[in-house]
Amino acid sequence: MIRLLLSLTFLASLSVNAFASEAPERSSLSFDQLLKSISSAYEAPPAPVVEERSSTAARTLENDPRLWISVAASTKEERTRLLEMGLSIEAISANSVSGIVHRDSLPAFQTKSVSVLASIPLAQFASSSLKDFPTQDAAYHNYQEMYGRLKALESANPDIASLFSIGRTTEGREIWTLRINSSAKGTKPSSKPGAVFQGAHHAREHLSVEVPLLFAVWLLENRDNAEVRKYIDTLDIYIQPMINPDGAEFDISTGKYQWWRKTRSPQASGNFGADLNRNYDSWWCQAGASNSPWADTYCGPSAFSEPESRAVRDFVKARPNLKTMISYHTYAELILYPWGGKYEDIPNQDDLRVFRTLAEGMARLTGYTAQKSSDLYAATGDSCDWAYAEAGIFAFTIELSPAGGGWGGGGTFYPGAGVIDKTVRDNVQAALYLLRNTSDPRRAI
Ligand code: 0X9
Ligand code: ZN
Repeated sequence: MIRLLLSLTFLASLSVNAFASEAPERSSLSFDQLLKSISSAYEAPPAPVVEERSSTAARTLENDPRLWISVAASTKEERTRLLEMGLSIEAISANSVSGIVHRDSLPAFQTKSVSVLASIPLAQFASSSLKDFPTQDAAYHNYQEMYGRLKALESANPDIASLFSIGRTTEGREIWTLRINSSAKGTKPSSKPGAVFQGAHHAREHLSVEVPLLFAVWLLENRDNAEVRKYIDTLDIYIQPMINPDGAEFDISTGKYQWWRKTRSPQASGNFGADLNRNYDSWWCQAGASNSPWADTYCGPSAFSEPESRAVRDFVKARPNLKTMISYHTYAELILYPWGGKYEDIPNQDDLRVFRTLAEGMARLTGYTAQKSSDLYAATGDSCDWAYAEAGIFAFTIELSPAGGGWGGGGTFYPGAGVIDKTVRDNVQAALYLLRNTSDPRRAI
């Protein structure tokens, strides 16, 4: 405990720059050493990386107005309707779904005769289902640690790696992008086929940061391997581990998880944030999105209202060479392909075959299940639907570990650092498979 207090005081006194300059020591670990350090940190938890700020000390889940509920639903149409009523669906079983809803959304459930099977305050559910508290999760990268690692990768590989920001968030954080390309640096255009790997559209999905970030570590560490060398020489690879850093930092800002999903932009009636994966201009705010600013699935006041989704939009539109993309999320162990916003298949049958083939290829390597996004539920404003419709990019949502299902269902956003090693290793293989198909995705069929 004394060690904990000392660490907190010490960390609170660090400036951003001091932190960044401390980062390279840990950042110089190899991929294997890094995963080993993460696993041992899991067994012997180090002090949490949190700031002690009096303004955040009072903010606890205890007075959070949201509930964890389970409701009857057995079809994708019923699940879509529930998203529209503001429920963020986290676990699905044959006849019910469970997830998070704001208490102000509940009257609509009565009006629409939705059968609520069980409900408890989010704080109570969180304390009963957390496998880990932030103390044990220090192995996960927070925003500064992610930046430190990306910076170290750039410094160690100046000939092929460059770091730049695609824009700033509402709270002014840079959305960092590591580019791996043997000939073009920073924002210089390239005609090589491009691949993009994104994490943390959703704040509380911290494992989705680790996968693209550690994939970058792996790629650069294996830069002399013949296959990797070929991708570095012939492709334009972008890694954006934290699209929503405001939300991700908010989620860990008190030392206890906030179960935060959205961005942190001020909204009507004292609410904060929009659901970034409902904010893209793909049938914006229709199926599977809520227009209540307090809801977890709030689509925002307009398409691209959020600086984070605008940054991704502008990044994609400026790069017609992009061919493939993965947006990592948690959790459910799924490889999802468009459409997400409509139940129909995408109209281009060749593209559909490409999507299915690539999704199944990645499913084989991870043990996850490949399916059309909207077979889970329809959700409009989805980043991958937008990237495919706007730019023809073969864009996949990967829901990482753990598997979901049922009330609680064994799934959680906070599975602890113990899952990082296997999840990263499996997904390195799937990401490599996507790179293998990036030069000409249509050749996959
Ligand atoms: O609902 C989402 O945005 C994603 N699931 S999550 O639990 N990470 O929030 C799924 C996106 C898949 N897309 C659609 N079904 N449209
Ligand atoms: Zn998500």
